[in-house]
Amino acid sequence: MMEKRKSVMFIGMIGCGKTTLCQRLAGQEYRYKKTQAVEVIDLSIDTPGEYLENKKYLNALVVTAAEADVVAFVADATRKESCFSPHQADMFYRDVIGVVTKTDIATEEEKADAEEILKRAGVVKIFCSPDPEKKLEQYLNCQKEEEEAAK
Ligand SMILES: Nc1nc2c(ncn2[C@@H]2O[C@H](COP(=O)(O)OP(=O)(O)OP(=O)(O)O)[C@@H](O)[C@H]2O)c(=O)[nH]1
Ligand SMILES: [Mg+2]
Repeated sequence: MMEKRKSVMFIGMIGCGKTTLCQRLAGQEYRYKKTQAVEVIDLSIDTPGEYLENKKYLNALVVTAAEADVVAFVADATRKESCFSPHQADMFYRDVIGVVTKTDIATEEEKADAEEILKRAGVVKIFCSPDPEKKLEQYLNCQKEEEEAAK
């Protein structure tokens, strides 16, 4: 069966909102659960924040990214610190998009700072979460349709 959208792997610091994004995309009810290992949730790959924060796991992230169509760097707008290095997107042989989370509780300035960090890391496009219009979902759907049409 043809999958309905592209698969996406989320990468970001501890508590930035990766699991919440996976649950939203899967249409699941929100349930807090600390991510302990790489987990597949519907068409998303959820990773523990430790994998980005602890450089010795970076390779594992790159290898796991091969399983997904798209990689998403997730940045929590309410946090000043970032673990994304400039041009980090180049490590992943995938399209890398950015998602700014907690935009419901962040200031405009904080949102702009998070976007700047993601841009410097080399993402091709940025989405905000929570997003009432669900733009990220639409993007993943459209990419899949375009790919099918090109076949
Ligand atoms: N206000 C607000 N809170 C959010 C948002 N996204 C996530 N959170 C909260 O942030 C906390 C951490 O969210 P998770 O989705 O578990 O974070 P994670 O990135 O999966 O964290 P690890 O599994 O530890 O790497 C939870 O209490 C969420 O409710 C958001 O968009 N807005
Ligand atoms: Mg998690």
